[in-house]
Amino acid sequence: MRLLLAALALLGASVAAQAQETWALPDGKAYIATSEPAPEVRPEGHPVWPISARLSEPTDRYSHDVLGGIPRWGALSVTALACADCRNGYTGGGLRLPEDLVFEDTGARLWDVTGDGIPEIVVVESHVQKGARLTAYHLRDGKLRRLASTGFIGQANRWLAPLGVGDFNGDGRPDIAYVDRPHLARQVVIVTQQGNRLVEVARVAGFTNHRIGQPFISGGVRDCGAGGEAIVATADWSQLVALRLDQGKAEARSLGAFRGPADFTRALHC
Ligand SMILES: [Ca+2]
Ligand SMILES: [Ca+2]
Repeated sequence: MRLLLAALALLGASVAAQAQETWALPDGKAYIATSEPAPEVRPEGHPVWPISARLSEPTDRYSHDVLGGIPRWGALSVTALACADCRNGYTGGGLRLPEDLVFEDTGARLWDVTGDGIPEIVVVESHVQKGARLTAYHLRDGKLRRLASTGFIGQANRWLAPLGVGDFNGDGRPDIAYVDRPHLARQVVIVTQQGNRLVEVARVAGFTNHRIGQPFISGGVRDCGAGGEAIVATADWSQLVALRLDQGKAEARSLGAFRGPADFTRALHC
């Protein structure tokens, strides 16, 4: 069965030009591919520029299922525009996780988390005993390598749901927002990349962006001119909320009653 997740993504996933397709086949060939348009003008120096990322090799070695039947995945591969003098113009890389890790996600995202404009690849990966963490990968020296991660949540079957990227603390560098345990702790976490770590900048409880069994992640990040704002639901799904940081303190503003996923889409467009 071939499922198109693009429609679901339109119902409230992060705002981005990224398109996503899912093939859920029982024969082991399932994958999720995410892509974004190549830059219209190649930047100075023609850096390697990721344009699509793909999760593949579905696995049952981690039985946690919160994503409505979307499998856990064992492999990640990336296609990128290559250097100007490469023969065919494309390059890429891939990796297969060790047996105690899986990708547990609705897709790998092409987000710039370092602030140089070039996308990294952001994905949720889960350890069979320690639960989920958020990881950013990048292509370096012709290989797909881990750039930075959060710590693991610390317990199996505990998951997190990414929201988006924006500058929440006003330092000019991108930060990533996600919801830690959207069905349990329901905490929005803002992290920023420092070396090989995604370091926590802020954490605020009482919000969520996913219900158990949904094959998509809701909410996202917008910037309407005053910095990053996370668009989430209150923990009881009664209100739509814009969450920002003011001098490091979280400030939540209600955007009205939450009626359905389309409310996220509207809110994400300023
Ligand atoms: Ca980057
Ligand atoms: Ca920042």
